[in-house]
Amino acid sequence: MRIAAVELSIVRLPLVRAFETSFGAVTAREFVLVAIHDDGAVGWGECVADRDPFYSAESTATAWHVMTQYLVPAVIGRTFAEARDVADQWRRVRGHPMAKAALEMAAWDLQARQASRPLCELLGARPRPIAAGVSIGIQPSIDALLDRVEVERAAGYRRVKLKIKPGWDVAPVEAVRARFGAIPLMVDANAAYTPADATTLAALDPFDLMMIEQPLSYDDLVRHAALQRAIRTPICLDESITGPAAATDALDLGSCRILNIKPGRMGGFGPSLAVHEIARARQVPLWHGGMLESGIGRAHNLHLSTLDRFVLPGDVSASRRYFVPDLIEPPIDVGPDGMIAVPSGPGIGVTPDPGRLREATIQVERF
Ligand code: OSB
Ligand code: MG
Repeated sequence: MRIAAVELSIVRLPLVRAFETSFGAVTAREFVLVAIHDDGAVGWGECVADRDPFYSAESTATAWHVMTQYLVPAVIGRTFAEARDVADQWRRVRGHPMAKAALEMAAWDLQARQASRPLCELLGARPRPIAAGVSIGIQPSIDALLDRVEVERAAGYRRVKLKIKPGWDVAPVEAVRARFGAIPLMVDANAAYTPADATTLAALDPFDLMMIEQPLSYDDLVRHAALQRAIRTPICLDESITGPAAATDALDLGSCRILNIKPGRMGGFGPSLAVHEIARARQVPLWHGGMLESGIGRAHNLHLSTLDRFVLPGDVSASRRYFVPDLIEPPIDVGPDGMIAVPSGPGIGVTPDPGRLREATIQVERF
């Protein structure tokens, strides 16, 4: 594979409805889309960094800066035997995993397309239906929340994740349990709590949640370990798991019992496969997270989710949950059984609709 030409676009897609987490509400997704060209084939990648540096330190602007000034210049015109080798050229660039991942994952898509194979096979797996979970943002009221859960369960989603923050935690969980009974239910705090909130977090224990995701600070494995000793609900870490070293440390320390993989957060498929191996060796349950991706990033996520340690439903949902229309045609759908089919065909199996992409593009740079 030769990285003959690269096109970077900043794309903006309105969300179907506002999505509110402990760090605020978003009404549109803005991201860098990558296209790597070689000999008529195109590999696609989507950068999961958001407009604001709230979930992580990266933003659309930092990703654009690092990609245009450092990452693309280091690989343009070069030939690689394997997509996983591309990242070797970026060892001098510290951090910026989301920017690196978008390019690395586009290279994986390109390699798979050139081999005429679905991406999941290159990653070491086979196509299989993926269990879809839904992530429900903070709602204006308990009634609004119960209506949303009803709608999403009717759409097929089997596992429900509620976003929580101080003041919106025990009451919504209690209300959902009271109304829907023993459904697979979990919560995600996006680092909104401190060790002083241990009593509130322990008050979630009676509700038999599958897990509580990232209750404490993004960079604090030690205090997560203390909290895990103090509560019964399994902790799952998202923000804190930045790669294989963090995954190993978190499991050694007892900071969590479940891991979430988002390839963007780790710097691409290479480190994600390494964390998957750690989870296998240590028998730790794994699930695939989501970052409100368009159909391009969503397709990458589905392919990675086919690996066998992804044993819990992921935040992999239908296109229409977030975007109508999505950037891709046809969109990704959830069946009435709550499963999503991995797009078939070479590579990730989907491409952006040219007209939609043109309409949604704010800025372009070609190398
Ligand atoms: O923490 O999992 C998260 C969305 C944006 C940023 C962080 C997170 C989320 C979600 C939505 O929970 C997951 C999805 O894409 O469905
Ligand atoms: Mg999360």
